[in-house]
Amino acid sequence: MCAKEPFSLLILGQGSTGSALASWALKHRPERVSSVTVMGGASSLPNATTRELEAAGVSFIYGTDEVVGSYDLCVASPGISEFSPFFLSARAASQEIMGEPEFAYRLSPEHWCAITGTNGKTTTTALIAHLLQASNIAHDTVGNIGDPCISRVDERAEQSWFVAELSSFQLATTHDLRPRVGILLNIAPDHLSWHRTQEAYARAKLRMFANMEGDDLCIVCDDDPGITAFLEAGALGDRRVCHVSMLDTGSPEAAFVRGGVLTVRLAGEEIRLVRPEELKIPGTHNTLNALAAAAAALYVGADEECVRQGLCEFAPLEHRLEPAGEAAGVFYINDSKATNTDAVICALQALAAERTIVLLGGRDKGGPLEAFADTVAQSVVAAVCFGEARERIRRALEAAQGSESIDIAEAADLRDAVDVARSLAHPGDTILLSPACSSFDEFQSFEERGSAFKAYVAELAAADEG
Ligand code: UMA
Repeated sequence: MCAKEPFSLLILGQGSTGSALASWALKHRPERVSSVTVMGGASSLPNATTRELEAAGVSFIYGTDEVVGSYDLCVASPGISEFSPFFLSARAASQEIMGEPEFAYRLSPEHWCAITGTNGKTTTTALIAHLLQASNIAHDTVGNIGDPCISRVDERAEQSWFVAELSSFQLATTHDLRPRVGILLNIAPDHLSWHRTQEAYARAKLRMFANMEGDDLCIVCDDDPGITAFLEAGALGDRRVCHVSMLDTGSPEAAFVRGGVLTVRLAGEEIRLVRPEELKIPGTHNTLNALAAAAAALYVGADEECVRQGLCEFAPLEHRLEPAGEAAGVFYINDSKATNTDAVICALQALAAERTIVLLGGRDKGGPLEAFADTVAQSVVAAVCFGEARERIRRALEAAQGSESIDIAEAADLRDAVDVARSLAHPGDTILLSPACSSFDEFQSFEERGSAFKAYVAELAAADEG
C-alpha cells in the first residue's frame, strides 16, 4: 500500500470521497495510519460531517489550498484537478500521491469490473450490477455512480465483484489499478477545465487498460469515433478485447446485433440474448451500453437466461432519458444528465420519431457548437436556449444548416424555458430537457436540475387535471 506503515495520511477534499477516506483511516488508526489530516481547499469551512470527524480524531485544515508540512501519503478527491495548485502543492508535500480508487484498489485488488466513457457509464454500471444481481453473483456498485470505492473495501466479501464506475478524474490518478474487466464506452470532448487538453482526457480514460493482461477482458466500443483512433494506433496492444458494435465485425470476441438480436461471442461461444426493442433503455447508444454490460456480466459468470431477463427488466435511471410525465397532451423527458453535446445527440437519435422541442442551456462548457447545432437543427421542431449559455447556443443554432425550419427561442432560466417550450408545443409533441451544459448557473447539480424540471412538470400536470 504505502512504503511505510503506519503512515501519515493527507486527504484532499471534504466531499463524499474525503469523508469516506477519513472514516476508513479512523478505523485503521493507529496500526496502519498514524495521523489523518483533511484539507477541503481554499473555500472550505467546517460543517456537520467535518465536525463529527474532527471529534473522532481527524485534523481539518480549512480555507487554504496551500499544503505545509510533510505526509507519507496523500489521497485526492476526484474533483481536484491534478494540474491545480492545490494538487501540486500536496504532491510536493507528500512521499506519494494518488486518487481514491487507486488507494482502494491497493487495499483490495480482487475482482474489479471498471466502467468508463464520456457518456453512459452510470447506466452501464447499474445495468451490470442488475445483471449480476439477477444471477446472484455477489457484487458492490461503487465509484463515480455514488459510493466511493473505499467505503466498501473493508466489508466486501473475498469473491465479490467491485463494479466500479470510474470517471476520467478518478482514472487520471491511477498507477497499479488492474481491473479483470474494463469497459470503455466512448470518448467525446468533456471536462477540459480539469484535464486541460482533450488528449490528456482520453489518455486518462485509457489508463484503465494499462495493467490489464492475460485473461483480463477489455470491452471497447468500436462504433465510437473517439475510440477507434486509439484502437487503430494500437492502444490495447495484444490484450484480450471484446469489440462492441451494432454490426458483427467478425472479431473473435465481440458483442453486436445480428438478425435483430443482441449477441455476445466470448471464448468461442455465441450467446443470443434479446431484441433491441425489448430493452427499456431507448436508442442505439443504449443498445451499445447493453451489449457491453451483457458481455461483462457473461464474462464474470452470469447465467444466460438471467442476463436475458435482466436486460428486459432494466429501466432508465433517473435524469437519463427519463419519462417525466404529460401535461396538456405534451410529453416531457428529463435528460438532465446530458451535460455535453454528445449526450444530447444520443438523446435526439433515441427520440428520432418524435416531434421534439429541446431545452438547451445552463453553464457553458465552452466547447465547439457548430456540428452539434447542425444536428440539433435537423432533429427538432424547436429549441429553447436558457441560462448562462443561452446566447452562444442560440447564435450557433441560428447559423446551423436547417435552422430556417425550426423555432429558436431564448428563456432566462429552466422554468421559463419550459413555459416557452409549452407555448410552442402541440399535443403529441415531446419536450426534452437535454441541456448540453452543466447546471451550476442555477442548480447545485444535474440531479437538482432534473428534479426541478420534474416537479414543474408535475405541477403542470396537476393544473391540467384540475
Ligand atoms: N475541492 C476543492 N477544489 C476543487 C474541487 C473540489 O478543494 O476544485 C474539494 C472541496 O473540499 C470539496 C471536495 O473537494 O468539498 C469535493 O470533492 P469532489 O469534487 O471530488 O466530490 P466528491 O463529493 O468527493 O464526489 C466525487 C465525485 N465528484 C466529482 O468527480 C466532481 C462524484 O461524482 C462521485 O460520485 C464521488 O466522488 C464518489 O466516487 C459526481 C460527478 O459529478 C457524480 N462526477 C463527474 C461526472 O460524472 O461528470 C466526473
